[in-house]
Amino acid sequence: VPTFREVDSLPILTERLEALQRDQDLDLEVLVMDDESRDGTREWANEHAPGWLRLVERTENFGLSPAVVDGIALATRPWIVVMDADLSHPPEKIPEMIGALEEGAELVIGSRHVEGSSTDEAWHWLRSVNSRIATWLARPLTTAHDPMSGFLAFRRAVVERATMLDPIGFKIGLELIVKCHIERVGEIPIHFSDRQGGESKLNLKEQLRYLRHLTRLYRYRYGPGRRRRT
Ligand SMILES: Nc1nc2c(ncn2[C@@H]2O[C@H](COP(=O)(O)OP(=O)(O)OP(=O)(O)O)[C@@H](O)[C@H]2O)c(=O)[nH]1
Ligand SMILES: [Mg+2]
Repeated sequence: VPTFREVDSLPILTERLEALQRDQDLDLEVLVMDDESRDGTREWANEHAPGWLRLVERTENFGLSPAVVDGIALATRPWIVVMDADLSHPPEKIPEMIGALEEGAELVIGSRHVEGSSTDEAWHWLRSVNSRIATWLARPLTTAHDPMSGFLAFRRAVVERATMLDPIGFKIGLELIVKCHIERVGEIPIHFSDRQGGESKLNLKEQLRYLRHLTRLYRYRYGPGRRRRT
């Protein structure tokens, strides 16, 4: 779980993950990958974090995707789930996502754009258009309906196929799909809630970074000397 100033959401996310583990008889290891939030996250973790949740305080190479890459390296379990902390992603969907992995998907997306998905009413039209355009620009890289989603499940072994993961910006899923040569992408519909507390970190600068990331991935897949698996 990458975090930057999510102290409002972490207690609720933790409660929901606790309930999930109890109800589904699951045993999770949760790594909160935090980038010097200085909003009380450290104090909350020291006082309230359960044994299965570990706060990792990052001090360099800040950013959502690098935090996720570091988290993948630290995770010790064979199945890995990446999700936002702000309660946009329902943790209750994790068992279904793991089920799709068991059925053969290499990577499973908690998707906002397949049948059965929904978003909160408040989604501004500009945000919808923005999300659609971003997805359309990624079409040459993947046929997934929601490769922009930050809610992902995959096997560790799949990630080990990549020679190097060096994503910039928010789109870690796209990076994994391209660099890990993923062909079987599963998508599980989710209800995407608006963030419940804290502030958004998605701004114009972040969106321009996405274009740079896309260019790099296009080059990786289609450029001269490409390393695409045959
Ligand atoms: N470690 C780390 N996490 C980050 C960083 N920026 C964002 N995050 C986390 O990544 C997740 C997604 O960020 P959000 O700000 O929710 O981005 P978004 O969902 O596209 O935008 P909103 O819908 O407006 O919330 C959240 O858990 C953030 O706390 C960062 O620089 N470092
Ligand atoms: Mg969010």
